[in-house]
Formats: sequence, C-alpha cells, structure tokens
Amino acid sequence: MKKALITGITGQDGSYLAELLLEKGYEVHGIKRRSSLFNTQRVDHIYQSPHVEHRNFILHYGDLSDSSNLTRIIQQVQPDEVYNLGAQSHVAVSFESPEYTADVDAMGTLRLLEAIRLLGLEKKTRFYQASTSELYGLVQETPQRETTPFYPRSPYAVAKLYAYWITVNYREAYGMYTCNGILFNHESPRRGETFVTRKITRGLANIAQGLDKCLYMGNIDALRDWGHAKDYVYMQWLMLQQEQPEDFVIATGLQYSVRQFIQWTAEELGIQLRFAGEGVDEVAIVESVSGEDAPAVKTGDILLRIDPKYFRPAEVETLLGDASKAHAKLGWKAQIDTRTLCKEMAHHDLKEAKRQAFLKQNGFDCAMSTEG
Ligand code: NDP
Ligand code: GDR
Repeated sequence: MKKALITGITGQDGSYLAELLLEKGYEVHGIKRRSSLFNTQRVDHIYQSPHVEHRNFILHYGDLSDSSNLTRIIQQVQPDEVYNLGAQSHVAVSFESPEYTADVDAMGTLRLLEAIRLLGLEKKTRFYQASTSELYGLVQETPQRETTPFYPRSPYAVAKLYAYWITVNYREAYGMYTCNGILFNHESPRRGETFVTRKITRGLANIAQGLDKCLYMGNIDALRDWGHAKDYVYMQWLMLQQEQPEDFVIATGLQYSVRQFIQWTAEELGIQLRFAGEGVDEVAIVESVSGEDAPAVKTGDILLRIDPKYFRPAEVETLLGDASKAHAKLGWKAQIDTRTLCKEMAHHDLKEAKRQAFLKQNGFDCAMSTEG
C-alpha cells in the first residue's frame, strides 16, 4: 500500500486529493493546523476515528512554519509521495501578511524538501509542489505555458516563485523526484468563501433568499482561466506517476471576466442583471426575475456595488493557460468547463441559502459573514 502525505489536507484541493488517493488504495496522511475551532469540515466525511483498526486516513497536527514538526511527521510516515498543498493561499491577504506568507509558502516548501533529503528519503519520496499561474502575474506572453517568463505581482506570488525554483533545484541538485504543477485558478463548491467565484455564488444566493442585500466587489474586469478542482487534483496525482519528474501547466485554455461569472451566477438564480456606470460607480441592477429561487429580489434592485477596499495594490489583470504539454504527455484535459462549474457552485450555495432562510424564518439565528 502506497503512503501519501498531504499538507493543506483541510483545504479545497487537499480534500479532493485525499478522496482520490483513498479511492486508489493509498494510506493517506494529512497535516492539519491546530485551531481554536474545528477546521476539518472538508474532510469530515472521510475522517476515521483513531480508535478504529487499520486506518487508512490519518491526520497529524503540524504547521509548515515548524521544521522539527515536519521532519518528525515525515520520519514517522515514510511517505512514497508528498503533496505540498498547504499555503497562505489568498493573494490579497498576502499584501497584509507578507512575511508570514513568505515563511509558509516559500520556506515551508524548503523545510519539506530538506526533511525528505536529511532523512535519506530522496530516492523514495516523490514531491509535488502546488505552483500557480500567479507566477506569470504581469503576463509576458499569452497564453501562458511552461516556458513563459514569470513576473510575480504579490507577496504570495513572490513566495511561490521561491517554492517553484527550490523544487526545480532539489530535482537538479539531488536527483529527487520533484514536480511543479503550475495550476490556473480552480474552484468548486468547497472553494474558500473569500475567493471571487465562491464569494459571488454564495453572495448572490444569500441575496436571492433575503439573507443579505448587496454584494461588494473589487476589480470585476479581471480575466481568469477557471477550472474545476476535481479535474485538477487528478492531474496532481498523475504528475507523480511518470517515469521522469517534470513541470506542467494545468488550465482549461479559456478565460472569462469576473463580471461574466457574476452574470452566469445570477442567471442560475433566475435573475437578469444589467451593469451600469463606470469604475468605482459601476453597479449591477436587476432587469427581471423569473422562477422561484430569488423571492427576495425585485426589478430595479441594486445587487452589486464596487468597493475599492477589494482592489489589490498590484493586480493580475489577465491569465490564460495553455495545457497542451499535459495533454500531449499525460493525456490530461479539463473535463468540466467554467459555465458548468459556475452552475454547480451556484446551486450548491442556493441550497445552503434556502436552508439558512428557512431557519431564520422559523426563529433561529444565522450569522452569515460576507466579508472577503
Ligand atoms: P486553500 O486555501 O483552500 O487551502 C490551503 C490549505 O493550507 C488549508 O488546509 C490550510 O489550513 C493550509 N495551511 C495554511 N497555512 C498553513 C500552515 N502555516 N501550515 C500548514 N498548513 C497551512 O487552498 P487550495 O486548496 O485552493 O489550494 C491548494 C494549494 O494550491 C495552495 O498552495 C495554493 O496556493 C495552490 N494553488 C491554488 C490554486 C487554486 O485556484 N485553488 C491555483 C494554483 C495554486 P486551514 O484549513 O487550517 O486554513
Ligand atoms: P486569485 O483568486 O487572486 O486569482 O488567486 P481570487 O478569486 O481571490 O481573485 C480572482 C480575481 O478576482 C478579482 N476580484 C476579487 N477577488 C476577491 N477575492 N474578492 C473580491 O471581492 C474581488 N473582486 C474582484 C481579484 O482582484 C482577482 O483579479 C487564486 C488563489 O487560489 C491562489 O492561491 C492561486 O494561486 C491563484 O488563484 C491561481
């Protein structure tokens, strides 16, 4: 039985990857951070009590900022594969906490690679690094492929640049099996609530059900290449099954604006929106409502406004990936398009909003944070 260790197992990708590896018969180990509240919601459905015999899903307390902890866990687990998905992964937050982001996202990667090497596992343990399209930042070529020069635009992207190169360096210097997956944005109903797609699907679903009034957004002109996280974690596994370690771009090859994603989400809720005004004065106004999913919305309502607090000090305006290397060498292609992804997320969040609205109507309190 192969053993995998996943950092960031409690995150969006970690939870899908853990499911995939369990299906494939792996013994899956994950690192979770100590938190004052439960932070395992995304993996609770695959959780196994420490009291059951022959567990194949095991969580360890740990943190990417703590090398002694990482070394101990790797020594104990002796993993065949390490997937480094753990990170302070929010680009806007990285401007607020640049040093912490560098420590976890850049140095955390080095700590793992050094632990593998110092424990003498460099010929046994394969290593996947969660690299990112944010490396391209101010894009130098469109579409972006493995050979496109990097130009990071945030403390997050700069930290991930170090992680990218240290992963390449350990492959070249020590002959370790290490790979970078340069993944473009990927989303799902498990996406963190403060990333743009989930903020939109959750925000508009809440408004439709009368739980909120208006959604405040930043740069809705930004263009992104959005895929489904389920498709992308399959590729993470595939990359570690090759004879030779290599780096791959993973993307759908199509891009859309944030504004388009807002329109699609509204459509799924039976709301026709019209954008009016410019810059910080732009708003989205309801033209018509059909169906029964948005009882709290009426024609003429303003559902969305721009709040400059969501603008970033340096923005990545456009990203579009070319995953033809992954297609040619691994036969990989995104299975779920962006429109279908949006539909799945919108209906997932509508269901939850209906549940919350029902509780509220029946006298139960529900606190819904819309910050993000
Ligand atoms: P999430 O933000 O959903 O998950 C991040 C995970 O990292 C969580 O489990 C989080 O724990 C954990 N984590 C955060 N800080 C630490 C720390 N100091 N020590 C240990 N673990 C920590 O991210 P995604 O699942 O979306 O992304 C996975 C990886 O892929 C990340 O590295 C991200 O930067 C990268 N990436 C993501 C893309 C995307 O579009 N989703 C695209 C390209 C790259 P907790 O649950 O406790 O917060
Ligand atoms: P990104 O994702 O920065 O691409 O990083 P995010 O969803 O946060 O932003 C995408 C684009 O939408 C614009 N935007 C807003 N973003 C947020 N979060 N909130 C808003 O209100 C808002 N309004 C407009 C942003 O400015 C941006 O242009 C994600 C993360 O998962 C990274 O970890 C990963 O590396 C990259 O994707 C690829």
